[in-house]
Amino acid sequence: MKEKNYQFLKSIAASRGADLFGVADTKLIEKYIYEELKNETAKMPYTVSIGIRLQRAVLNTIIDRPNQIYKTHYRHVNAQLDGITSFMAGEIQRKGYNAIPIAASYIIDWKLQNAHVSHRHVGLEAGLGFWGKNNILVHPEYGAGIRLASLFTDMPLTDDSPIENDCGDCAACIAACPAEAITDDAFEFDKCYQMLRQFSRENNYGVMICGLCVRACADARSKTQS
Ligand code: B12
Ligand code: SF4
Ligand code: SF4
Repeated sequence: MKEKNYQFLKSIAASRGADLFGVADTKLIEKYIYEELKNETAKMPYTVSIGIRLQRAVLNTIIDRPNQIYKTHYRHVNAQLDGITSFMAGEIQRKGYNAIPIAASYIIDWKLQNAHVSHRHVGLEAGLGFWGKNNILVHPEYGAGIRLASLFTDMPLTDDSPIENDCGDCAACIAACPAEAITDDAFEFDKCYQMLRQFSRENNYGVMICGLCVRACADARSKTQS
């Protein structure tokens, strides 16, 4: 039954464009859940993680700063992820279970920079990738060129496990970061945040994006696979 439900949700996600799908035990990511959800998520032992791979050709256009095509692609992929988790939630409810879909990119508290749940931590526990030196989730083949969304549910599902890979000797994102926020053993959040603020102001984008470490990582991982 758990495996049948797992395959049911996975095929829905894939048919709507998700490249990646996995399930984490909610207990493992409990500390990253925002307070207002906790009463409901306490009744939902399964957290689904889905991912969409960003377009290689769009990432290729990012040279030394974010640009307009990356901004539109970022928005479209967020909308697509939100469509998939909302649709899955509807299907789950029609089968008599409960679900809470979590938006791909929604900031609750701008000061704390937090969300309803950390998609990176859900993806990590669900086996979608490993934690990169660039502080984001890295898929072994697609690199950091993936965007994520999550969904809590009480529909019984098979759990996945974290994967073993890591960055190894790679340092591509360290060289690519304009803020020098990434080192071999630490990530300086404030340097990254200030850089994104500067990009956002300079270009009047209205969103905090960059993409340089994402592109560098996608390039680096595709080389290790070929
Ligand atoms: C707010 C936000 C930001 C803020 C910063 C927030 C932050 N704390 O890092 C700003 C605007 C600066 C930002 C920047 C970027 N973001 Co952003 N962001 C978010 C958002 C909406 C919420 C993050 C959140 O919940 N923070 C709260 C804390 C608790 O969770 P956390 O940040 O995930 O985890 C931290 C702690 O838990 C701690 N930690 C605790 N335990 C452990 C254990 C280990 C092993 C490690 C290493 C760390 C660690 O370190 C973590 C990193 O700071 C998420 C979407 C989401 N709902 O997850 C996207 C998200 C994290 N962003 C994403 C991306 C891609 C970016 C950018 C590349 C911008 C861009 N799109 O071009 C940069 C990358 C910055 C970087 N290198 O980290 C993606 C990451 C995808 C992936 N493959 O992992 C997400 C998941 C959006 C999505 N839907 O895909 N982001
Ligand atoms: S998002 Fe940009 S500034 Fe932040 S770590 Fe990546 S490359 Fe550096
Ligand atoms: S570019 Fe290399 S070092 Fe950086 S996160 Fe990706 S695999 Fe790790």
